[in-house]
Amino acid sequence: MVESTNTHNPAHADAVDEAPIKESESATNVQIPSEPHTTSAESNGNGSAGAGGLEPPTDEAPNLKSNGPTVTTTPEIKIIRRKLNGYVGFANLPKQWHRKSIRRGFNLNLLSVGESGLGKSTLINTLFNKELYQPKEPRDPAVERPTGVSIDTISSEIEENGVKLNLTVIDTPGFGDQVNNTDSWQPIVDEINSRFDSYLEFENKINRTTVADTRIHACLYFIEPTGHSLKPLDIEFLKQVHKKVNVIPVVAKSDTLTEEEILEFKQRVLDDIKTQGIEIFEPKIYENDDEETILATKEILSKVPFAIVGSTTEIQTADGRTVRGRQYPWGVIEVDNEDHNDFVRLRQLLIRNFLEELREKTANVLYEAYRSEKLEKLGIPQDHSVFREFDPSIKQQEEKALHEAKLAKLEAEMKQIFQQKVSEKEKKLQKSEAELFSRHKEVKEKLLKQIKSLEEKKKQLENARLNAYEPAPAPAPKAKKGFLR
Ligand SMILES: Nc1nc2c(ncn2[C@@H]2O[C@H](COP(=O)(O)OP(=O)(O)O)[C@@H](O)[C@H]2O)c(=O)[nH]1
Ligand SMILES: [Mg+2]
Repeated sequence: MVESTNTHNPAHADAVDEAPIKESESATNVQIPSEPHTTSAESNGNGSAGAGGLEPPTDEAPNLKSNGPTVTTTPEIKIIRRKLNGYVGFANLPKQWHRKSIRRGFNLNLLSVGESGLGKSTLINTLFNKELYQPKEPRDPAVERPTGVSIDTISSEIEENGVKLNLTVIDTPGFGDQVNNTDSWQPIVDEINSRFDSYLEFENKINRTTVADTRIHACLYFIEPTGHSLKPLDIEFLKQVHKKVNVIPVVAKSDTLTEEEILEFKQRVLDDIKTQGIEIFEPKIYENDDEETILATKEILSKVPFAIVGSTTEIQTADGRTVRGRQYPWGVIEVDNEDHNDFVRLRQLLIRNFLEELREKTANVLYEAYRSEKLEKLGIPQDHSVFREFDPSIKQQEEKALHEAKLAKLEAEMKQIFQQKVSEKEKKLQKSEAELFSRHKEVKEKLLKQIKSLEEKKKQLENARLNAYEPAPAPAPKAKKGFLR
């Protein structure tokens, strides 16, 4: 039953953490004489070397001597030091939590409510695979039936693969058994409140280290498989407790309904729950859940209210398997078969996947609401914002909204900066365009001037050339000197 793997198997996460530290403590001071026959231990880097290192050197000395003259070499001193190599980060924290939880064990206080004969005791026995409730003796008709609801508490420690679960089942025999069940819920509500009260009292004590959590973490509510819908008693009870406890509704003895009847009945129950504003426990899907977990959670959610069959009787199936189930002339209903009923999903929700969430919601939401209300009634004001953040889904939503607002702000800022930069660049471009334009004009004018002057020069040159080829005009006849011609 109890496996010893937790502390001694090096493959186990815990052992991997602890082993090197132990060895380093002992090995730093111990000197081991190396001998030919110890080489195998030295070469072996794990457990055996460590074991060798724990042997004190004084024990070895007489052995060496007794070997006589053959052992003459001076023993080489070898010191084994083990260090924590590499990155020491916080990724190991979940393992610490895991180890601590295993050591401490888990604790679940389960309230079981429903009319007599719906199979409550049988289901509890089936859930925890233990005969917590003995089969009922047939009632002596001469003995008067007890009146009213009583509260029966059974505690048991269940161990599976070295993990302890301290289970307390609070049974409520007599619920709904009277002709007038108007106040059937009252003793149960009183029980829930008194457990909250005693926790509150514990919390207010000076020494709070030994606070036992007696608060009810979940309430299995058994619905009679009528095939119709919720009865007034169901609605009244659920309304009275849904703000105080995690309600998990189950359709009792679902083997008495056909598959279609179950589906229709479930839908009607869910509709009733919704229209009556009753809160039931619904496992949440978180952003960092892996795909497998999300799929499992969705599967669990799709089965609410769980149509269950309870039985601890082992029977032989037609194909030779031994299963827990109920035998009928037409065949066997297997308890642990998902195709036959939702027992597996219920157990998954209650123990395997959401036990911690049930406890957390009880402590941080349901108990806090009760506590605030109580203290407010006593005239002590409460700061509700302190507790609001405890609801992981609300916190997640708030964080998401905050993150989105931050992103939007960042985006707006970036847009503004971008627009500013664009307009700056545009101005610069316009300026350089104007500059370029004026320079272009200048250069053009300069060039035009040059062209003009060049053309003038050309004209002059051409004129000059023409003049050069023309015969020189005959020299003017020399004017005769004198006045008369
Ligand atoms: N058909 C059927 N009978 C059941 C189932 N679970 C329990 N019973 C039977 O119902 C009767 C009452 O069961 P019990 O667990 O004592 O009911 P409780 O009064 O609610 O605790 C017993 O005869 C059980 O064998 C079930 O899932 N299907
Ligand atoms: Mg019972």
